[in-house]
Amino acid sequence: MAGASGKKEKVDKAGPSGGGKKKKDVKKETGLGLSVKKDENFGEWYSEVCKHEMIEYYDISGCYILRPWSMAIWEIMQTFFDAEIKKMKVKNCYFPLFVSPGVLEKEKDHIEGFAPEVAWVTKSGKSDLEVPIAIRPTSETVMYPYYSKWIRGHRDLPLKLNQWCNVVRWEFSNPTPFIRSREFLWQEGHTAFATKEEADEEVLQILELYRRIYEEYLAVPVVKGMKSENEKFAGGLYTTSVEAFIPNTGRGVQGATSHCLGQNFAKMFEIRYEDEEGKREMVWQNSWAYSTRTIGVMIMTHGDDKGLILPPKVASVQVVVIPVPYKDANTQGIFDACTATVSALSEAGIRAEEDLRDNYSPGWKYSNWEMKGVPLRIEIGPRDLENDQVRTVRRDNGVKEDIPRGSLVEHVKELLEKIQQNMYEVAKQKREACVQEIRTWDEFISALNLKKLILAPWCDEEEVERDVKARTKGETGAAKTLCSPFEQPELPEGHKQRTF
Ligand code: 87F
Repeated sequence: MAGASGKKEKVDKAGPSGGGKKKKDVKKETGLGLSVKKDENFGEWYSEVCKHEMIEYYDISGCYILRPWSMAIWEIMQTFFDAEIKKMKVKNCYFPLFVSPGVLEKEKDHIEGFAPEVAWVTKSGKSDLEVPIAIRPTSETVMYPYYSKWIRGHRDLPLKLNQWCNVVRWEFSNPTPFIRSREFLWQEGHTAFATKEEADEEVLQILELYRRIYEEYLAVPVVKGMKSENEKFAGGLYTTSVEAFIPNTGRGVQGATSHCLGQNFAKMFEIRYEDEEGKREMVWQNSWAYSTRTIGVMIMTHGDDKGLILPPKVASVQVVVIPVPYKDANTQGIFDACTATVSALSEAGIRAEEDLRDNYSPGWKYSNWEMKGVPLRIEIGPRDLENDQVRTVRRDNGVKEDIPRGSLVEHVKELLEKIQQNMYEVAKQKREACVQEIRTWDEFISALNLKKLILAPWCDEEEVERDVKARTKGETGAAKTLCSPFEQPELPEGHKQRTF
C-alpha cells in the first residue's frame, strides 16, 4: 500500500437516479461501493474503506488527516479511558513536543535501535539552529528529569501522570493509516511508586483497561500476555500487551502495551526518594500507552465488502433515519416522522441522525451509510406511517425488522446491544478458527503458511527467538512471538506457551 496516493474520488452530487446508465457506470460516478473485495485484495480494500470519511491522505508520506468520523471514535475511547485512570488517581499533564539532544542521549542504550526513527528540527527559517532539537517519539526522556526534581520524599509517591498527545516516529516500512503512521495520537502514562508490588499491580490494572477498550468498545477480541525478552521494551523490566489478530493477513497486531520499567530509568535519571527511616531509595516505574492504531484494528476486524462496520459503542452516529417517500404519498408526514424518531432516540441518549437530503435517492443513502458503517438504519415509508411502525435494518447482519413506534426506544437500545455483542462474537469465532496449537517444528511451519495464530510450547530464550525469525524469513515474513498468554491450555510440566 502506497503512503500518499494522488488519486481523487469522484462523487456525483446528482445521486444515482440519473436515467438510463448501467449500474456499474453509476457506481463509478457516485463514488458508491468499493472497487475491491476484502478477501481478494486486503491492502487495497483497507485503504479504500479508510478513505470513506475516516481519513484523508496527506502530501507527506505516512501522515494522514483524521476526519471527524474517526476522530469521534478516538474521543469516545478517550472519554472512557480518561475517566477510568482518574478513578486510579492518575492526573493529566502536558509536556513539550521537543526534546533536547542532551537528555535523549541519556537514554542512549535503549534508544539505540530506535534512533533512525527520531525526527529532528534543524532550522528556523533559513538559519540553522545552534543545536538541533528532536521531536518526541515517546516522552520518557522529556518527563523523567522532572520526576527526579518533583520526587523528594515518600510522601511524593506514588506519582501518576498521563498525557494525551501526538508523537512522531519516522518509520520507513510501508505506512498504513492508523496502523503505522509517522505521527499518531496516543496517551502515555508514566508512574512512579515506592514498591515493586504497587507497580506490578498497576501494570495489570491498565492492561485490563486496554482489554476493555478492545473487547467492550471496539468489539475486537484480544489476548493478554507477557512479551518475550526479545520483544519487550528494552528499557524496561517486563512488558505486557494485548494482542489482536487479523485473519486476512495472518498477522498479530500489538494492540497496546503496559510496561514495568523496574528501576532502570530511576538509575539513569536519579529518581530517588527518602523513605520513612530517612534512607535514599530508587523509585519503581511503569509506562503504558495505546494509540490511534486501535481504530485501524477495528476497521480491519469488522469491515466487509460494503465498507465499514462500526460497533455501536464507538459509532458517532448509532442510528441513521432515512425517509422513503413514494410518488403521491404524504412526504411531509414521512419527513416529520423521521424528525420525531430522531428526537425520541436522542432524548434517550442514542446517537441518531436523519438524512433528509433531497438530492439523493433512498437507495443511494442506504449504500452511503452502509459504507460509513452506521450500525442501525431506520427506514420510514408510507406503509410504516400508516401502521405506526418503523423498519430497522442491522448493518452487521442485514436483518430487517418492523417495530411499533410505541416501543421504539426500548427496541433500538436492545438492538444496539445485540449488534455490539454479535460483532464481538463473530470476530471471536473468526479468530478462534485461526488459532492452531502445535507441538513440532513441522507443524509450526505448516501453520505459519496457513496464516494461523500459533500457540506453541516455548522456552523464551533470546537466541532461539532470533533463530526462529531467521529460519522463517521469506514469503510469509519472519515469525516473531506476540506474547505468552496469561490464560493458556495446560502443557506438560516445564513447558511455556506463546502465540506467534
Ligand atoms: C521510537 C523512537 C525513539 C518505541 C521509539 O511503549 C524511541 C522509541 O522508546 C521508544 N519507539 N519506543 C518505546 C516506547 C516505550 C513506552 N513509552 C511510553 C511505551 C509506552 C509509553
